[in-house]
Amino acid sequence: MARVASTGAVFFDLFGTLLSLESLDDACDAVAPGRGAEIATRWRARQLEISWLRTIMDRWADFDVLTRDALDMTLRELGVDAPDLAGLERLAATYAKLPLRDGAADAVRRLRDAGRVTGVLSNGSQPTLDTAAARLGLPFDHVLSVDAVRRFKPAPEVYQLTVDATSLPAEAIGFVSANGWDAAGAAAFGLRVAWLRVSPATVLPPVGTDLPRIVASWDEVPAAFAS
Ligand code: LAC
Repeated sequence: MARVASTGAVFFDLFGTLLSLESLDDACDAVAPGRGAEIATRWRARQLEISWLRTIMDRWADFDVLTRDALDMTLRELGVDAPDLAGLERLAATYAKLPLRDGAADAVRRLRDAGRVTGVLSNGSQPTLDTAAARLGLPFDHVLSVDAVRRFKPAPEVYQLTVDATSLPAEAIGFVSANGWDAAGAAAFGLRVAWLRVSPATVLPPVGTDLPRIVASWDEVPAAFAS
């Protein structure tokens, strides 16, 4: 029987995984009362689309820039009077202040206490990630931004950053994401993935990759990387 490598490190996606995106609804509601959820949902979708377009087109700009661009695009598409530049910047900065999801901190600490190397792997810019990591105060050994490869997830070069940072083989590196497309990308690269399926209605994009392991809550995450 082939020997299976044990998990030496576990990396976490940030936006929508460690951090909850739900408070974006309220922040957007302040700009257009009653339309917060609609704006926030489209803003996130446009943010990701632009990240994929820029990666495929090889036209790099960091995640802070495209988060602002996606917000501007969304407000114009939805016919919402855009705030002035300072207001737009303030709203976009909500991303840097998002709260931790319930159970996330405990799972990270338990994995670290069990001897795993821990880290963040995110589309976020390095300055934004460093600020977020300092605010969260969690025991991360690595805070890895896509800035290093100037491509966004799910480009394989992004997941390779975890291998380069730890000198471990991909199959010995765990990765947790609540974003199904990110979980699929990491699984396609060869990481040991736990897809945090926060809503049972969510399905993975059919992109021909091995199914990541499914966990229903943060409580189940440490056990997914127990071996
Ligand atoms: C991130 C994206 C997936 O944090 O939101 O990398």
